[in-house]
Amino acid sequence: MAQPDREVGGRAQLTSDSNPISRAVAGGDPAQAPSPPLREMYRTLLLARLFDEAQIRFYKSGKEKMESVHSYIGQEAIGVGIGYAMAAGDQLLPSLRSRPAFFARGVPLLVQWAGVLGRADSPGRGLTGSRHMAALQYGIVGTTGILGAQIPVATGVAMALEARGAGDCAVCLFGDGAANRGDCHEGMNMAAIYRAPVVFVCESNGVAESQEWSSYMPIDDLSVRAQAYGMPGIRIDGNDIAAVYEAAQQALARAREGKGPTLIVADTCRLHAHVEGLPDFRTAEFMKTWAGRDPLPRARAAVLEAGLASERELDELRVSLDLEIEQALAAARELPVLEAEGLERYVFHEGDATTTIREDR
Ligand SMILES: Cc1ncc(C[n+]2csc(CCOP(=O)(O)OP(=O)(O)O)c2C)c(N)n1
Ligand SMILES: [Mg+2]
Repeated sequence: MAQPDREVGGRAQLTSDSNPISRAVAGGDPAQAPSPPLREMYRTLLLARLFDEAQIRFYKSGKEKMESVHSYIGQEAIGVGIGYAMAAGDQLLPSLRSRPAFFARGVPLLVQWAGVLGRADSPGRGLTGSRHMAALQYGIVGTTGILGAQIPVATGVAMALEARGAGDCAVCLFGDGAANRGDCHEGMNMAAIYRAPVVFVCESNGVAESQEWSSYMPIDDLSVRAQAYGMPGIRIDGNDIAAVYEAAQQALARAREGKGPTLIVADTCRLHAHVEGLPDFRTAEFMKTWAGRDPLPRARAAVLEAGLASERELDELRVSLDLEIEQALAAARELPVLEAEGLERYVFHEGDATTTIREDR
């Protein structure tokens, strides 16, 4: 297949006003919006980064069999910023790697580790690792192994929330690869038709497994697709946590006002390979450029500049979070694994399903 002549990940640059549609986001008066809780968001961003690093270390140690690690390192500002912008009753449909949003929604470290290690007590009941974990009590509906399948589900969840009438919204995170599946088209089209209260957030990192942007994306700016669905599309710097938070706040306000869905395309870079341990085709120069845009030091600089903490406090925070992570790992390892005889428990109907089917006839 002929490929357009583009450098790896060579997308148009990251200004939110480079796209005319990006200025068309309606709803929510930015002047009224609460300012981003920078200090708290930084803490969660750091926690998420240290957790992913600890997960990789543990995976490489070989101490336990566990699912392979699909890290979100470099993209955390998206999951965390979105998670903080959401209200308590809102429901999240995450992507396969957006665990940082789980932290932002209040999922405790022990639960995250139990999920990663497939413990029977975890929200995935030991039948899935953290990649496809739901956590219903934290407003996280979950995702599946089918890339992008959460997009139409998010539309359905939003319609159900609207029917309940409490003003809650759905938020869906998905990758730029997933954006090219039919599910995405169906989910967005239907959401726009029904003005469903849903915010679609694309974690646009320019890669899908080992393929680069130009091999699956014939346009530079994915947010323009929103126009075809009849919803606002905005493109933001996904490594700027305040920008993510503010865009999500505005889109959620719009959805709550009954004005329907918004597509947010958040430019970012996954700084690790698709799966830990796999080779990565991106050049060292490309990775260096993006490492310079890492959301973590940027958020730290913003916290310091706003006088919300001192260098020393932030250094101490790192040490204490690392300790919390290690303690939670030790506690999670003590939890029981799913026994083989429990494997079919959530697959087959409990009770005499055959009789029920016969009776239904
Ligand atoms: C329908 C389907 N096709 C292929 C896969 C295998 N797969 C898992 S992740 C992935 C790439 C995802 O790319 P993207 O949506 O951009 O997310 P990213 O990994 O970049 O975060 C692929 C192809 C899958 N899980 N489901
Ligand atoms: Mg991608």
